[in-house]
Amino acid sequence: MTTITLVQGDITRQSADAIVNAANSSLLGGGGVDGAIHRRGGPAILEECRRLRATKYRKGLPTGQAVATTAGDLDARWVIHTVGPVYSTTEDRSDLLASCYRESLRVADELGAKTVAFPAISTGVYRWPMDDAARIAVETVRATDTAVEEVRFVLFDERAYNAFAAQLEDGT
Ligand code: AR6
Repeated sequence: MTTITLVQGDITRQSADAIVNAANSSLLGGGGVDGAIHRRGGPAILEECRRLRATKYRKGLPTGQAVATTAGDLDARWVIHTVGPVYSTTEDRSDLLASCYRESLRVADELGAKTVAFPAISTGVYRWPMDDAARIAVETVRATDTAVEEVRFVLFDERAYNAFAAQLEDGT
């Protein structure tokens, strides 16, 4: 059984086996959560991302996929980088967003991670509406067969926290 928990705060302050990063395909950093993770995690994360770009992901990490690196100075063993879709009003990209959660949990299982902290993927720079992103995140985690014991959504502000809380109340 996977327990879903909610926390409002900064994901880089969390203690977990794995912390998920809402990255971009380049894996070389950016703003938002990505910038915060690299800043607090230190250069070891970027070094490993560069190695991944030079080997397995020469064209970048495709949207909806996930890959792990060291967590550097963060209070975690791994960072799992995943690339959310940019929100579109003309194309339904929900399955790509769901894939980020599924693939991150698959990587977590491969690593043996039991506690995994997720941000609200795609809801910042990539503009996904929060309520819909929360629904996809919670539904996907609930539907995924995983050995992860705790999935912790770490929401940056109260609006995001409330959106996820509403989804959790819905299905329980
Ligand atoms: N802890 C938890 N949540 C955070 C934090 C934090 N420290 N900082 C921001 N958020 P975003 P995306 C929230 O933009 O939409 C980057 O430049 C934020 O309020 O980080 O998937 C990447 O390199 C929002 O709700 O990720 C990509 O280019 C959520 O995290 C692009 O942004 C996600 O916002 C990815 O865009």
